[in-house]
Amino acid sequence: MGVGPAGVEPAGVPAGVPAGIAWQPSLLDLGASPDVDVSFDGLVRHWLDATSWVDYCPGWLRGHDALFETLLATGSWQQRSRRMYDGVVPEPRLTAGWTPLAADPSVPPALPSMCSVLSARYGVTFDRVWVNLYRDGRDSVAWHPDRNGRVHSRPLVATVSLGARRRFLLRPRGGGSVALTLSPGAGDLVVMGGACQHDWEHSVPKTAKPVGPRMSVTIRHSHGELLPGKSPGTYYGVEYS
Ligand SMILES: O=C(O)CCC(=O)C(=O)O
Repeated sequence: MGVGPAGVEPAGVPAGVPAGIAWQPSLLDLGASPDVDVSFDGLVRHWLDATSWVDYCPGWLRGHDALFETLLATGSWQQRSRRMYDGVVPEPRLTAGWTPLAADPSVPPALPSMCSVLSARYGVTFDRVWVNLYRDGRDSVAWHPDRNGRVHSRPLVATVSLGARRRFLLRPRGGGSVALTLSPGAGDLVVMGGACQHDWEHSVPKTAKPVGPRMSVTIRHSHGELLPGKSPGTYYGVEYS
């Protein structure tokens, strides 16, 4: 699919699977195949203000290590570039996309399965999956809202974290104090909703601490309520309606 996360230019340098990645599966998760918790047991909703919220469900995906390994081995990992104030710079992480269609045998079954369970709970059709690979603490993503907020009025963005825990922060759009800090990893689910992509921004900062690799499986939807004045069409390389 020709789609990408917020602020990312589609052109990129193919990087392939990174060599020498310091990946250590968790002993607890060893051998389990990927399986989502359809009960969403333990989910907590954090309200950032009257209209924006973040759901956090720890341990939502069992067998997350197996999915990490499958995605690492089969992803078309690319280092993409991002437009900044002073030009276009390579993103400090790798990214790979998947079409989450159950009928495609090359797609790990956990991806369409996560999409359908999330769609049933949240009432939208999650149909786009991009996976970010943070190789170590030097990889990060800067403060940003997601681009679907420029098209949809209330976009939902779900993220399933695999591997090491990294800090995931939210602050008011444009700056201000951090209002919510999560440390997702090991199969945890984070869903941003309401006006989150309009009024708030998020980041995964770099860390000097020794950390293993982390993946964020980001799950978005192409159909939803459009912002006033927007018509169905292609925006930022994605077909929205
Ligand atoms: O890695 C994460 O949890 C956040 C990813 C993200 O914000 C993005 O790709 O736009």
